[in-house]
Amino acid sequence: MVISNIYTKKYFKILFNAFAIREGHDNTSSSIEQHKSSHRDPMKHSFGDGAKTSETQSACHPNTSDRPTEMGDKKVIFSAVAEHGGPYGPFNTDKTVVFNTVITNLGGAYNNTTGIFSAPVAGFYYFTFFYHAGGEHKSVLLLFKNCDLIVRTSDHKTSSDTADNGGNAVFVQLQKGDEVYVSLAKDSHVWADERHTTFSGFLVTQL
Ligand SMILES: [Ca+2]
Repeated sequence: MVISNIYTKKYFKILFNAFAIREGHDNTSSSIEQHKSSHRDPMKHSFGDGAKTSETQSACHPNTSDRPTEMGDKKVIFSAVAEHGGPYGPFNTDKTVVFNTVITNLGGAYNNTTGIFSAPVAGFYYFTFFYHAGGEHKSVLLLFKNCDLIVRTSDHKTSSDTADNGGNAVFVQLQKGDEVYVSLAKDSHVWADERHTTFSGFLVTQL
């Protein structure tokens, strides 16, 4: 029994050593493979195998995890038409155009009873306005941000040019609560019927 125990211990010791050597060899191979892997073509390393490191992520894909939860999630889109049964103006003073028929108003930032868009969040927005008008009066539309003129469109009174179509568009930075609207200049007119004269906008990106 004693002899048998000695041989048994030796046998297991040999097995243990063999196993340790094998594991060491495997670990070494694994390390080499990992080393090779980390020194592949840099383009492949960054983009080819999907192995994003913290370095590549910060350089190519800024970490946005610390943004406020709502950042980038807000959606604001609107389009509305001025439908007032025909001529709109001229008036003896500037007048905010009420685009009363809403086509789209995602986010509810456009008020179709006042014609005023109120920015629900700070960001860059894009606005367009288009009109149709006859030539018997001038047509001057002004896009305002609060009390500041941003862009405009103009056409002059003429008897030779009986129908006009015009418009303008702009990217503009707004703070939360800023108001944007289209004003019809004094003594101007547009045609407010049959889906001609529109005001649209959307949030491009939050800040
Ligand atoms: Ca004209």
